[in-house]
Amino acid sequence: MNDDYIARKERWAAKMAGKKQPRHASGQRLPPGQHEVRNFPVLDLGIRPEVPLDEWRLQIHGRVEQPVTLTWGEFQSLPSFSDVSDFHCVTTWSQFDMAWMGVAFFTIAELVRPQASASHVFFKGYDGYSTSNPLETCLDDDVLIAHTWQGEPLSREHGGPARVILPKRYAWKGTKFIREIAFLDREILGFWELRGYSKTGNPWTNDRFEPSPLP
Ligand SMILES: Nc1nc2c(c(=O)[nH]1)N[C@H]1C(S)=C(S)[C@@H](COP(=O)(O)O)O[C@H]1N2
Ligand SMILES: [Mo]
Repeated sequence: MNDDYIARKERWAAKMAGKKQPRHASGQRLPPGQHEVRNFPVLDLGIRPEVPLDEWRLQIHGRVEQPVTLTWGEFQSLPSFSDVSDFHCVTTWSQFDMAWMGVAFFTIAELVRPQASASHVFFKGYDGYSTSNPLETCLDDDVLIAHTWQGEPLSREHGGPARVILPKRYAWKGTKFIREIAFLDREILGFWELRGYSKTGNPWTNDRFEPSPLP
C-alpha cells in the first residue's frame, strides 16, 4: 500500500475534524462543501489489482440463509440494473450524471436472504480495502454492484471488474475491485472509518469525519 498517501489523508482527516465544515444552503444539487468536476478523478491506495474474469469470484456470506460465491458468468446472469446518479468524494469533488449498470444490491440480498440479525454489510476489495455500511443504507433502491460505466466495461483504475456504488454516501463507502460482501450482526469499521472518517459518510449533512476524542 501507498503508506505516504494514507498517512497524508489521515493527517488531513485529523486536521479537518477539528474545523468547522463549510456550510451552504441546502436544496441544491451540490452537497455542502463540494465542487463539481467532470474528469472523474481516480482515488485508490496505489494498488490496482488485475483480476482476470475467469478467476474473479464474489463471495457473499455471513448472516445469510444462502451464502454464495459467484463466478463472473453467474454475476453477469443476475438481473441487470441501470441507474444514473451523482458521485461525491469526501475530498470535495462531485461528478454529476454517472451512468452505472450492474446488479442491484437488493438483488444480491434476495439471492442470499439476510437473517434477521444482519445489521451491517462489510465490503472487501481485491486490494485489501474495505468499507462498512448499515444494511438499511445498502438496501436503498439506487445501490448497485457496477460493472459498466457510461456504457463501457468499468476500467481497472475505477475499480473493475466490479465496484460498489452508494450514491447517497461519500464515494469511499463504495468498495472498488469488489471481492467479498459480508452480512454482519454488528458494525466492523472499514479502511477509512478506522482512520478518522465518519461512520455514516452522508454528503448532505457534511458528515466527513468522526469527532476526534478529547485529548
Ligand atoms: N478497493 C478500493 N475501493 C475504493 C478505494 C480504494 O482505495 N480501494 N477508494 C475509495 C475512495 S476514497 C473513493 S473517493 C472512491 C474513488 O473512486 P474512483 O477512483 O473511481 O474515483 O473509491 C473508493 N473505493
Ligand atoms: Mo475518497
